[in-house]
Amino acid sequence: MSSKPNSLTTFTSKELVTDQDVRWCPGCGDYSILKQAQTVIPELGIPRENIVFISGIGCSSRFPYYMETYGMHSIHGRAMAFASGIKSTRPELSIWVVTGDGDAMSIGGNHFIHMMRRNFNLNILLFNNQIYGLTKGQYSPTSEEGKITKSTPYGSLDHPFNPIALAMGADATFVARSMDRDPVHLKDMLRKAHAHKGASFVEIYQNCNVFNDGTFEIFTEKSSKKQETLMIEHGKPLVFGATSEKGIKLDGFTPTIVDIGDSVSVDDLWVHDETDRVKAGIISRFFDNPMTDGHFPRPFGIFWRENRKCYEDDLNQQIQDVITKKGNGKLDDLLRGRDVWEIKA
Ligand SMILES: Cc1ncc(C[n+]2csc(CCOP(=O)(O)OP(=O)(O)O)c2C)c(N)n1
Ligand code: SF4
Repeated sequence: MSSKPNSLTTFTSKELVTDQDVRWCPGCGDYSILKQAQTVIPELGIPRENIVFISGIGCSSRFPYYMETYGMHSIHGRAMAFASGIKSTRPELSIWVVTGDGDAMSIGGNHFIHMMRRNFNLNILLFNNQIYGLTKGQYSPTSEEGKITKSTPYGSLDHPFNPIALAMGADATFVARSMDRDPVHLKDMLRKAHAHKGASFVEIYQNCNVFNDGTFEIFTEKSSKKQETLMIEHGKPLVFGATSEKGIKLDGFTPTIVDIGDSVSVDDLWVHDETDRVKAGIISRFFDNPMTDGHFPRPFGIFWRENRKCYEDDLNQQIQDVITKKGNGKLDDLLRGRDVWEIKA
């Protein structure tokens, strides 16, 4: 017997495209991320009426307009707060937070770290272009030292955030990095982020071709990608290089780059374990300047994954327990409060 598909629960990528004009600059990396999200989401089996995209402010934060789902373009740096509120009261919803490096790491920095430690079950996509795009090219908390922009005409003095290390330090339970120009990898990370129960954080390197063009080119161009990136996979040795001729070994807790050959075989290399917190911490620090000699390749993939209880589960359990004990409260009683003062002349 054939059953009629329910248009709400079964939908295609095309049905996720809205009637809005996409207002990103031609060539912006945001287009690719939008496309990958529209491709992956229909596969995940989430009823469309349960999907919510929530953003703050920035170019990337225009995302909810372009997804034919529920969504909210909120206020600068506060997407995490909106997402926390929605997830607390409607835990069945699949929430996707879209944020920029300025939005999440600067004005929203405080909300970001608390989202990580609280571990709501939702997905956070950080579009990192190392610049403020929407406000026309001021430096951001992820811009490199010495960065010349309109707001730092003599070079930025700030030490940049490493978003992966920041998330690790805030006790995130799923930490990954991908890039706009690797659709296969990005789709894989989106699927795995969704599969994780807890706050999944995916940093996505995104090219702002107007105000910070080519900043990640060394990791995304075919000619340099293999030498400069380390594609990390659970259970696989850390191998990189144009012909996979290099690897990473651990001497105690010190990572070293080695040439695979007569004296070192693939079996001698560090095998990635995304459930090893200490090693995830070490690998998150592969964050040096790719233009200096002897630098480490930049890792992409899942750094760290842990199962930990989610905030909304405990919250709703606590509410149920209190109702069982004390019965349903009355709004009027709450507003009037228990304490009454009489003011006498
Ligand atoms: C309270 C407040 N402060 C400042 C701004 C100005 N503002 C809008 S977007 C933005 C930065 C966005 O940069 P980022 O998060 O990196 O996103 P992108 O535009 O690069 O995607 C700033 C400072 C604002 N809209 N609201
Ligand atoms: S300013 Fe940069 S980030 Fe914003 S739409 Fe244009 S290219 Fe994209």
